[in-house]
Amino acid sequence: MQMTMRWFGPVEDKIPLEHIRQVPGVEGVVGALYDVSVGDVWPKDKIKALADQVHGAGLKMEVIESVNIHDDIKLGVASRDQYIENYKQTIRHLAEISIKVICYNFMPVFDWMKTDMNYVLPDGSLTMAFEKKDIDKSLDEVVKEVLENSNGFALPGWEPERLAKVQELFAKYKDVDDEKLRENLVYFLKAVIPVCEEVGIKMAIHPDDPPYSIFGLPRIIKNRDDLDWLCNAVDSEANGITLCTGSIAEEPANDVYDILAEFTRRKRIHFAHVRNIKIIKDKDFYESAHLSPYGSLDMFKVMKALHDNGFDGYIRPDHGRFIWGETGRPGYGLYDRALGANYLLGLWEALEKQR
Ligand code: DNO
Ligand code: MN
Repeated sequence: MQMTMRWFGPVEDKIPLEHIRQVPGVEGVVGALYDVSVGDVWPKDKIKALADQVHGAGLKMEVIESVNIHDDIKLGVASRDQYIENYKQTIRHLAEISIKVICYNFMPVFDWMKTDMNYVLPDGSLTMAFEKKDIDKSLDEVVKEVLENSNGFALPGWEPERLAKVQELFAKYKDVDDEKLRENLVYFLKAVIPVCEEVGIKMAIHPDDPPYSIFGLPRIIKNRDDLDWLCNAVDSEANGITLCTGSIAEEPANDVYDILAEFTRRKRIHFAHVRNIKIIKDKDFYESAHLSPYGSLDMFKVMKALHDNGFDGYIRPDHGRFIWGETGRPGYGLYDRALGANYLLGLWEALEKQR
C-alpha cells in the first residue's frame, strides 16, 4: 500500500511539495498536467518536468489523476478514433516515466457534482456538500453557482471554457442512453487496454459522483453490478477501478464494504480514494472529517475490507475540509487531508499488527 496525496502542480496548487513531504507516511503525490486540453497528447517533456520536480522534493509520482476522456469518445462519434489514438500515445509517454496507474472517469459533461463548496460544519470548518434541492434549479443556474463558489480555482472536470457551452454539450448527449454510453466505454477500453498491458500501466475508472443520474444524463459506474459489468467487459487486470468510498456511499443502497472486499479480491482496485461522508437526509450529504464518528461510514471496516483482501495499490485521503484558517481549492485542504492520511495509516498499522 502506498499513501499519496493529490497535487495540482506548480501553477494550480498553492500547497508546496515540501509541505506534502512533511506529512508522515505520505510517500507520493498523484499528479496531472493541467495545461493540456482534454483529448490532446500529453507531451513527454512536460510529464518528465513534472516528475522531476516531484522526485526532487523526495516524493514519488506513480499515479495520474486524471487523464480525462474527450466528450467525443463518450458520445461515440467518428472523431473519437483520433482522440483514442492520442490517449494511447499519452499512455505510452506516461509509461516511459514509470507511471503505474491512470485514474479516469466516464461521466458525461461534468466530473463530480457538489452543490455547496463552503458548507459550514458545527466546529466552524468548511466542507463540500450536495443537497438535492439545489440541483432542482435550471442547469445554467447550477453551473454558474458551482463556478462562482469555487474560490477562484478551476475545479477538476469543470473547465469554464467547456462549461460555457454546457447547453450545446447536453444537446449532443440527447441520444446517448446508458446502453450507448456502455458501448462507447467498451469501445475505448478495447482500444487502450492492450496498450496498457504492453507497457505495464493500469487504468482505474472513478465511479460516478454522485452515483445516480443527474439532469437526465446517463450514468454507468454507480454500484456493484456496474463494476462487475466493467470487469467482465474487458477481462484484464489492466482494466481496473479507482474505488472512491465517498462516491459509492452517496447512494445509501450501496454496500461499500462488500464492494471494497469483492473487487480487492478480484485484483481490480488499483487506487483507493478514502473519505467519509455524512448523510444528512435521503441522499443529501456533506463530506465529513475522516474519523468514523463524524460520518456515515465505518472507516475501520473500510480499511479492513482493503487490508484483509490483499490490497496492494495506491491510496489517498480523497478530500479535506478547510480547518485552522486555511483557504483554497475546495475539497483539497492540506491540514485535513494530512489528518485523514494519518488516521488511515493508523488503522492500517493496527490491522497489520493484528494479522
Ligand atoms: C474529486 C475527485 C474527482 C476525480 C475524478 C477522477 O475531487 O475525486 O475529481 O479526480 O472524477 O477522474
Ligand atoms: Mn474520489
